[in-house]
Amino acid sequence: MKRIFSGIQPTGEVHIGNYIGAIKQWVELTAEYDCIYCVVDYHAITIEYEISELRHKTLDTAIILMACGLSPDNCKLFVQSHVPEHTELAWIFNCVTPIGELERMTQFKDKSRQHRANINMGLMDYPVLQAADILIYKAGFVPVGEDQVQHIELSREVARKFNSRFGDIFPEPQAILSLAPRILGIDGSGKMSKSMNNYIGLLENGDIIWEKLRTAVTDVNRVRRKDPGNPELCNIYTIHRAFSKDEELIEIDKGCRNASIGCIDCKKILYRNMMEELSPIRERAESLKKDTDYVRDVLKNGAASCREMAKKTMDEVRAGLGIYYPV
Ligand code: AQP
Repeated sequence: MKRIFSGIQPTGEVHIGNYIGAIKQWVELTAEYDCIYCVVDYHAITIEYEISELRHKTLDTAIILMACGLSPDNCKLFVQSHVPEHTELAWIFNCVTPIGELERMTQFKDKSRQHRANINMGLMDYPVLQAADILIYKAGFVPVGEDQVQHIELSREVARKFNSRFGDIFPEPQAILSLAPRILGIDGSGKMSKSMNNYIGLLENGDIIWEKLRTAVTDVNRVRRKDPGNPELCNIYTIHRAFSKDEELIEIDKGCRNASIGCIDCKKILYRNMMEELSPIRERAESLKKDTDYVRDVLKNGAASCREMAKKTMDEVRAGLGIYYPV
């Protein structure tokens, strides 16, 4: 079975961009692939964070993943720092990764602008740790949102550089994109992001979700109700693609283009479909929150089994590097 790896940072409230761009397909892909998913807490410390909250956010993020449908029956789920071989391999990968490649990463440039007071090595090294996360399990496929594609390309390059110098150990992983790989924030400007106040949280209550949807930016060229709109330019339509059925999408597309439906009508349909999908997720999350011992057990067992795999890869890596090892 082909192997998949992907991760999510416990940096804040999981939002519908994370869900549509990544998590929803993570669950679907478990039917066909050997899947490993991870809450990447060491990535989360590359920006300023509240020390007292990291632990809870890590557990909450795992709870959301499980509420969305991941379980020990269909994947391995664990916390990145519980498998220390990830950071060990990242160090080795540092030694084959050109600094120039890291400096040109879009996420590094964006985050450096957002966190001017703390542009640390970890922020620049983020994609190298990500390459280690993926390659330590020799995963061939990585389901991510569009913002991460550049990092997956870098993982391929790291694998190539390592293999050409130290032996053919790693595959070159490929990104898998969902149908809606880039969801904009409700203000319509940048990417919907946990660290920006522009998101719709997956577990937010219905009234808040509606209020955010109601005021969310649509096709900016559609100023008056009677103006025809262009669904291709509308973030709300992109979100519809993930929540609404094909027949309904065709109707909305047509109605928007000939102005027979307005943006508020369109948002009402989206709201109904979203709540239909998100309500059971919210209920499962509530019940998992009451049984955190179970969630902790899942993460512990996931880490134990991933660690065995990671150790095997590290044995190959050390042999390839010519590292002295007492026998
Ligand atoms: N707006 C988005 N549209 C589509 N996919 C998205 N993803 C994130 N935002 C969008 C995808 O979600 C997965 C997990 O993301 P992450 O937590 O690892 O980090 P991120 O990409 O940096 O997400 P955020 O929400 O923007 O977090 P912060 O604000 O902490 O930086 C990834 O596959 C990502 O592509």
